[in-house]
Amino acid sequence: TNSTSIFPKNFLWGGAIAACQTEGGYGKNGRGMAVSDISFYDSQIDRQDLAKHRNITTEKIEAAITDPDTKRYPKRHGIDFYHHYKEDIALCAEMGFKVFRFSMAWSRIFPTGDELTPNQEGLAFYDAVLTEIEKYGMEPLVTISHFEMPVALVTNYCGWTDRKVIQLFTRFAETLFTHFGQRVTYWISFNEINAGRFSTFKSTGVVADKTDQYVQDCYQAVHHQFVAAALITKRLHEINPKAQMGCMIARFTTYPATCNPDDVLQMMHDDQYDNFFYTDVMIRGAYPGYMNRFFKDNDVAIQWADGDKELLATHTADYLAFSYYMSNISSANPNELDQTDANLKKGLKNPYLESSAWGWQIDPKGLRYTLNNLYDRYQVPLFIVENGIGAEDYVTTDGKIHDTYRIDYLQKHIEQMREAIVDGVELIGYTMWSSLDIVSSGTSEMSKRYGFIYVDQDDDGNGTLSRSKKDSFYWYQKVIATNGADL
Ligand code: P53
Repeated sequence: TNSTSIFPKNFLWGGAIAACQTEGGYGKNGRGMAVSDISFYDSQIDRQDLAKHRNITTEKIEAAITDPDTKRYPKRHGIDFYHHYKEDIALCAEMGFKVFRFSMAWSRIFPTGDELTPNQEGLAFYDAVLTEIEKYGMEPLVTISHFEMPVALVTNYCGWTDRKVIQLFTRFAETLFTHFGQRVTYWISFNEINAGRFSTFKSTGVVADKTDQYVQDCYQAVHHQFVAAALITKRLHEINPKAQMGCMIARFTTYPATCNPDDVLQMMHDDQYDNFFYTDVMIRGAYPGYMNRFFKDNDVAIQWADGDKELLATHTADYLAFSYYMSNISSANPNELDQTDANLKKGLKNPYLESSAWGWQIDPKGLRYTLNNLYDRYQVPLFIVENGIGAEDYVTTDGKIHDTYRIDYLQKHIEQMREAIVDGVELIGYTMWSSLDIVSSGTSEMSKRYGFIYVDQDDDGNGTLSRSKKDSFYWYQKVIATNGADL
């Protein structure tokens, strides 16, 4: 608790959400079905076993498409932000948010992705959302693609594997720029573009059982996303020269299990394949050499079209956005070490760190390391667009939610941001995940809560949907009011 702030005067404090985890309004006013509407909630699956949650097959997709149930697929109802957005944005403004991160659902604007003209009712909804944000003087931060592509693109094109999807996505993004471009400065092209390697379906629409060259398809899909990101960055700058396009990764910070050089090399590979590949392309503007070697070793041959190289080189991202929740361990001999239940793959246990109830290893100092590491490599402004802790919250007899563990988590991470700024890192903002309790991306649970604001709804979709302020609400209000001086 310092008395003077070292955060820049115009530092963007705020919070983040995504359309598919909040809006609901399934099938309302012309919205089409999205990949997120396929993710189901299953209380029988161990909440830490993310591999099972992510296991989407053609059979499951076909069954879900014809299943009218909205309870079984919680992202179809979200937290009904579609009807509560005024109240929700007002609560965020009350905390003093300078920035509000949300996404615009592709399926609300182009229900199947293939239409030539946008759904006006979809545009009207986001006009209304932006009006609320502006009313409180907040800056909108818009994610264009956050795990919510129209499911018709999966059935008709095998998702991003097909180059044609670049054109469809560009049409969607251009529609957003023409319609909202003068009202939005900060954009993110793809949420966690590196998630495709693990959460392929929700990120790129590639379904494992539909192809006999899965790895090839995954990387081809990501290549198409890179090209699409470059194309829309070009268009954004033409339409609004003041606007900024960010690229985004989930930063899977990782440490060598020991000082054995084999472990250090494993860490290098994990950093390269899971993280730097994406930012090297999107910030430096070219495929790095280590990927050429990886592709050779794994029989991957990316199909390049004329002009791709130039596009990637010319229209790089303006800033680097990333999510940070935990750190991981890299080992050349993973079977010899203790396992922990981590988000994406069974991870290795770090004896120095505590874990969340979902097995995510909490590492505030890792955030300082990450900020320095990314800034050293790229020298572009950084934006932390997700950071937070999923926990079960309970309303106590006094009617309140005493989420001291959340305050503790955030306080320690913000402290390390402060250290990184003193280290010389250019950090422009911080949007905590997630302003309100929302449906979990990974497990579709409601009880994995992240918010400053409690939403009365359970895993089966029952509840009044009423919103209430947790203790962390008042704490964050004070953090913003003192520009991070009083933590
Ligand atoms: P949930 C992997 C690792 C860390 C965060 O996740 C990730 C992923 C990819 O699934 O995703 C982000 O809700 C994502 C959000 C998500 C948040 O992390 O599974 O951008 O949509 O809600 C937290 O606990």
